[in-house]
Amino acid sequence: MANDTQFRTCPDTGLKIHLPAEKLIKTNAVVAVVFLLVGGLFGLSVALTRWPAVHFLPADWFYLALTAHGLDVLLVWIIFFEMAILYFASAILLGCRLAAPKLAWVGFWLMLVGAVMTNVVVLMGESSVMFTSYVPMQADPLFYLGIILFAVGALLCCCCFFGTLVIAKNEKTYEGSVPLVTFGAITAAIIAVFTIASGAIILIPTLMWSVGLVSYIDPLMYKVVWWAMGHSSQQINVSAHVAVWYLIAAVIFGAKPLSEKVSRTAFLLYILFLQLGSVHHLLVEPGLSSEYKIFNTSYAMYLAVLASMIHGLTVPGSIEAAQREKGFNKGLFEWLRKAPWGNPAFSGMFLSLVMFGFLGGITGVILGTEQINLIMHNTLYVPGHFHGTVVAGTTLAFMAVTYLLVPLIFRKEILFPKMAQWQPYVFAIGVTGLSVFMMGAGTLGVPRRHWDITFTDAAMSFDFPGAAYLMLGLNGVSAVVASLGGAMFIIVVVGSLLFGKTKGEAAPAPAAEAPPTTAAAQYGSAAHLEVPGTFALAMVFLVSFVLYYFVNWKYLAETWGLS
Ligand code: HEM
Ligand SMILES: [Cu+2]
Repeated sequence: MANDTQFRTCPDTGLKIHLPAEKLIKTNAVVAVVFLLVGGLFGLSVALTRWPAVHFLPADWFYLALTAHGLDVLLVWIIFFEMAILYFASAILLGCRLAAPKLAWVGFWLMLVGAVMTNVVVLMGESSVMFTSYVPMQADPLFYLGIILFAVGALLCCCCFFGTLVIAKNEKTYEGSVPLVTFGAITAAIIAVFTIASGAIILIPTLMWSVGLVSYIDPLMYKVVWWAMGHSSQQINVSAHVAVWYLIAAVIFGAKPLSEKVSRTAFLLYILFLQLGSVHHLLVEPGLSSEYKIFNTSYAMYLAVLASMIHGLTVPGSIEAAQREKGFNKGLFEWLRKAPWGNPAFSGMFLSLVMFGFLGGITGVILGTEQINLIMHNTLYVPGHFHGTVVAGTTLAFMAVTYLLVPLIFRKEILFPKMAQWQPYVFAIGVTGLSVFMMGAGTLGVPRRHWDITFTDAAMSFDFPGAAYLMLGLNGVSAVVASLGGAMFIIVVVGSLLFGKTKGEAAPAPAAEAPPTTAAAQYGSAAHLEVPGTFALAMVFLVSFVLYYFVNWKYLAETWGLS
């Protein structure tokens, strides 16, 4: 049985908090934010290099910075933060002790050593193989070893998460089924195990190849297996940030999902269909049949997209239902107008939801369609798309939930509330620009991962349309704005942790009703089910989706003149 001195009861939320779990959450979240800072600076330097008028870095540094950027933000920042979410969604939401905290610390240190090792070898040069590290490009063995250590560490953390679920069930720390947020975290952790296994299958032989023990790795086979990891890891991110959306809606509004069953089924669709969708990364590879590609991307992938659309509908739906119950019933949108737009946890979450759908989601379907993928493959459109998913979607959602974690877990008051209030908007504007202008440049044919599209010194010249240069300039400006938003986040968070006023442990005067937070820790659907406002928003989304989809078929049709 757990020792009761290892727990405290949160005076604001009534949640029972296991202290060793709390410490792990804090440490993982802080390390995550540090890597966001490092990775963000690399991102800024890359964007400034792609701005032709600035052309900030020399060629070798550009590819080095691009490699470090992809690793630090997509892998290190996001996964450290996800470990914090897993501990929160298990130990804290279930009011349970964390299984094997020592193992969780071993996991943490493996991840940290791996992340630092990979960063150091990348900075030493000779390992600028990009985040995807496609063979036959070869990095230093420590590059692969660092990633493998990081992954093993993450796997240990997932084990602690699953162990905690078992303890909670055995010790009956919760009633009925696990809450939806925990269910979302379980989805993320299951996909994580699949992801890490795929990573091991491809990276261990690649490590042996870089040491000289294996003589040859087939580039196509490498890509197929690498993307089983690369794409699935994005599904971890989506499951985790969707769980965060539900969490924030529950904490701020006391919102309950419109239907627990439907939301859970949508999470299940992620587990069943995400990996199949991985083939959208291989649409132009020779050697794979069209049947295989089309089945994966045009059938299986859409079931994963369906899941995201269900969440995109039920999260605002659950907020609308909660708001209408409180009496915000005027017209279609009073519930939304009267939402706490000055609370960065809410604004960040809602912006994340809208931008993930419009910027990341629609464009993902475009790229995942075999035929229209051809006009965008390997152009800047691709990074434009995924900055809509992993930055506007995941990163912004994680920033938003941090505004809840700082008072709840770190027991600190937010230090610069005005800056915090503006932060999600500044970051969102910058990221929207990044995403839209990279996609604009990509539509005009500008390649991704390219140091100099003016081809100075090249034997044969090629001229991109003038608008492409404009797009890259605007992209650079947007990168500065996004970096400003990122810096504001880091100043607020680090400032609050170091200098913020510590919140009192005394319980506030007993409230008349249970704090809304408890909705996050319970199973159950909303009572109010009419959500016309959300339905109207969904229609706007659908119309945009259909129009944009057909516009791209039109572009495709224009590539071959019929005469
Ligand atoms: C201030 C914020 C950011 C800026 C200015 C930025 C900018 C950029 C730019 C300009 C590229 C290069 C595109 C190319 O030339 O091919 C890029 C690539 C990339 N970015 Fe970001 N980014 C930011 C944040 C993030 C975040 C938070 C993530 C992940 C969560 C992310 C993930 C990636 C990845 C995975 C790549 C591709 C690397 C590769 O091609 O190997 N970025 N970013
Ligand atoms: Cu993918």
